[in-house]
Amino acid sequence: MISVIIPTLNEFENIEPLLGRILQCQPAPDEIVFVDDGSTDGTRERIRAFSTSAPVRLIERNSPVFGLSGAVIAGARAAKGDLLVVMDADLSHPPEKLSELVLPILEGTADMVIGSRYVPGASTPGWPVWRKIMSRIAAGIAYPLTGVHDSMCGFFAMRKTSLLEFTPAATGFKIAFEAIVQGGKQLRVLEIPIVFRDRARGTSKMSPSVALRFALRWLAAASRMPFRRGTQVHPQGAAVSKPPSSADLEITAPCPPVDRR
Ligand SMILES: Nc1nc2c(ncn2[C@@H]2O[C@H](COP(=O)(O)OP(=O)(O)OP(=O)(O)O)[C@@H](O)[C@H]2O)c(=O)[nH]1
Ligand SMILES: [Mg+2]
Repeated sequence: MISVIIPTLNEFENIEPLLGRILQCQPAPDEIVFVDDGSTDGTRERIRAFSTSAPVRLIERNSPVFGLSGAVIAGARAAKGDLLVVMDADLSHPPEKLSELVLPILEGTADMVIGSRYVPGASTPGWPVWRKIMSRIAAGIAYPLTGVHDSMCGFFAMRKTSLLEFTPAATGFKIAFEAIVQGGKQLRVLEIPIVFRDRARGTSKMSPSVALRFALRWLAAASRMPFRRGTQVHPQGAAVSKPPSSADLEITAPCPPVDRR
């Protein structure tokens, strides 16, 4: 059973177009769990309006703790599905990639699949140069600790048990990064390329304090046992964080090294 978890904070205008696209996915998820942390723009009412016509649930956190990560963990705990897809509400993440995210986990070839902005075939159209630079810097400093090109991304699939196991202390914005660092070599991470669209509606919740918090989490992670994964790239652009098995090689070889320039 697949549950999609979507944290929301004042995303009123995005709920309807987002649900419209998710519900068209094949296979459609079994449930869509929104976790709202006190939106004041009618987001909750908008979500509730869909709960009779779609498999939509709303978790309302009125005294939210641990920010965006806390919201995702609350959604994971409440989810009925054993397989979770986490995504933002602002349509930056293409819901159409849902099946590509879950398939490797269902097939047992990966434990976590990331919708990545930084593997061949991915792009971030419309981003201003400063944003590209900032995002690349964040992803770049995370790479030595994760071996993953886009551990900052908020679009990923993993088993509920893994997510809850590897994010007990997660706070702040970057739960995928936390899970990858905690999961270490136990977690086989696969990156598939996505086209990441800038949000068209609503306002960003990214702020300097969010960036500062990430810097502190990075320092905490770096001070623990850092590790580096050997990352290989599938010809079609996906990257997997550990060398593929011989069975995988049938579809992935030859594996050119990742160009990190
Ligand atoms: N529940 C909850 N959701 C949050 C919180 N902060 C952000 N969100 C949601 O998390 C997702 C990511 O937030 P964004 O504001 O899009 O952050 P971003 O993608 O880094 O920044 P932009 O690209 O500028 O949009 C969105 O769905 C937000 O509504 C929070 O504290 N609690
Ligand atoms: Mg966003």
